[in-house]
Amino acid sequence: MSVTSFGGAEWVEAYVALGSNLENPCMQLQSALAEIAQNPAIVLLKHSNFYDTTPVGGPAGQPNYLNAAVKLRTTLTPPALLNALQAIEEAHGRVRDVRWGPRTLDLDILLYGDLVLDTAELTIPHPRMHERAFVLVPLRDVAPGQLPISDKGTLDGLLATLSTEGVTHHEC
Ligand code: ROI
Repeated sequence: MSVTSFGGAEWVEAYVALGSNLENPCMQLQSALAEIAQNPAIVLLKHSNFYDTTPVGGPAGQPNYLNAAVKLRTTLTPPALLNALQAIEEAHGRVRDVRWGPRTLDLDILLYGDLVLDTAELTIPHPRMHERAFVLVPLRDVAPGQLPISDKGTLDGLLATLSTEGVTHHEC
C-alpha cells in the first residue's frame, strides 16, 4: 500500500466514479462533487469532464447517464470512505430497488491506493471497471494512462480494447 504521511495522518490516493440518470444529473453530480470535497478527511484533487453515456445493462429504456470520475486523497479507511459516499447517495434520495436500475446518484470506489480487497461489502479494484468505457473514459481525465487496473492491464491498454461510442463529452 502506498501512503503519504502529513502531520501523522496516512493519506491514500483513491479514485471514485460518479453516475446519475435521474432528476437533473448535472445538478446531482455537481453537488456530489461539492459534498465529497466538504469531508474534512478527503482532499478532492481533480475531477473529470462530464460524459453523457448510453446505459449499459439494467432495464431497457432507462435514460442516458451522466458519468464522471474524481481523484482524491483521504485518511478514511475503505469502509469509512464507502460509508461517507453512501451517506451522500442517500442524501440525494438514492433508493436501492431495481438492480442496475436508474438512480439519482451512484458513487463507486474504483481504486484505493494499490489495495486489493474482496469483502461482502466492498470489492477493490471495482470488479467491473475494466470493461466499462463509461468508467474508464472519465477516469482517464484524472489518472495517468499507465495506471494499472488490478491484473487487467493499464488504463490506456484497457481503453484501447473498448468501444467508446456512446460516451460523449457533455457541458453542464
Ligand atoms: N451505464 C452507464 N452508461 N453509466 C452508469 O453509470 C451505469 N451504472 C450502472 C449500470 C446500470 C450498470 N449501467 C450504467 O450501474
